[in-house]
Amino acid sequence: MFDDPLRLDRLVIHRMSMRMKIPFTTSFETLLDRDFLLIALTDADGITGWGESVASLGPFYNEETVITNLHIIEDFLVDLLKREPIFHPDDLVRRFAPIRRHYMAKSALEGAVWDLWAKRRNISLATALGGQRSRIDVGISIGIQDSVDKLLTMIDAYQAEGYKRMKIKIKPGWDVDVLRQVRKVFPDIPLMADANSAYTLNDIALLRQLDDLNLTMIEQPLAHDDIVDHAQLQAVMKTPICLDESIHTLDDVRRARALKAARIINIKIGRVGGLTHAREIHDDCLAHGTPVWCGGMLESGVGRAHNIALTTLSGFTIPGDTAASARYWDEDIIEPAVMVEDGTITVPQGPGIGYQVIAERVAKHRTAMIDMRLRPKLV
Ligand code: OSB
Ligand code: MG
Repeated sequence: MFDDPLRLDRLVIHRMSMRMKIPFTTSFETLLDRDFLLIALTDADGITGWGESVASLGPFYNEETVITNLHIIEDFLVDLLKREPIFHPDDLVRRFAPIRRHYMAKSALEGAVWDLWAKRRNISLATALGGQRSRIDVGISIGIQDSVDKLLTMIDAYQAEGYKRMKIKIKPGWDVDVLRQVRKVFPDIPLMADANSAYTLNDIALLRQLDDLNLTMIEQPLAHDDIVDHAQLQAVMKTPICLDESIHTLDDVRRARALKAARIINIKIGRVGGLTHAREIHDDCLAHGTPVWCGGMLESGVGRAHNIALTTLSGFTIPGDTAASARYWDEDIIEPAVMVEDGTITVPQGPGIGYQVIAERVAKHRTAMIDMRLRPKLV
């Protein structure tokens, strides 16, 4: 039975819109409603694997959107999924390769295949990926606020909840001065900044002032598609640079390493086209001694569960952005909700993602749905 291919029967794409508890502001946008796609892939025995597309409504973090993801999945990826039998989720890498980029669309479908595949073997997704940890350390990402006082109050509260690292979003006008005040009040906390590409090499003098603040890293200060300028900046900064937006492939990581553009890599499953690629980048960074951590994209419980499973791999030595469900949602779509205790999440042991997706809650936040029968030639 283990060598049998998946017998895919049905694919449902749920278009979702979920109101967050508080707006999340980055240097590129403010989000209150999180619009995303959920993928439910069901086999001939009625077992369902879940995936989430982390693309947003607008093409501001990267070029993908909810609608481009729908288009690529419906009009291209589903055909490739059905074309030949799938023995292992890794099979999708070569199959999806002819489609250029569209990493988040590929990842959504691939994530559902991984969950289904693990569930069929009755093993956790973490185990299926080769992860060893039973608990993972986590940090939290804090959006740009109206006032420094508000930011300090939030850090205080998240610290009390045990988060092991605070990430502060910055942009021109909300950067060095704000971080100095944070550092003054919290002299010892692990602290980092994420600029989401809001600066250029003209800002070198300003960025170098961050070197006095003992930050664990600065994430993606320069252009989303750059590694050359980042190398120039890293050469004159003590603070490690971490790349987020610039990394889509293992080749991107290799080139960044060759140029010394970053000392740390943020791995986001959606940005690199799925779990297989994420694991591959992890393995490469582990072999080269490059620390990695798992980034977040304001996921629902489904995407969050995938992040947790990935983070069990041994190279994830830095706390990631995978915070508790309650940091984002009044009610997550999974049970149990993702809980953070003493800055750690206990990795679920159940099959696949290890959380139950609650159908009524999916329906409650769904704005549209596409239901497809998959009729593979080989069943
Ligand atoms: O740059 O890491 C980022 C959210 C949306 C888009 C980009 C980013 C983020 C976050 C939030 O930092 C991380 C999270 O809490 O999920
Ligand atoms: Mg980032």
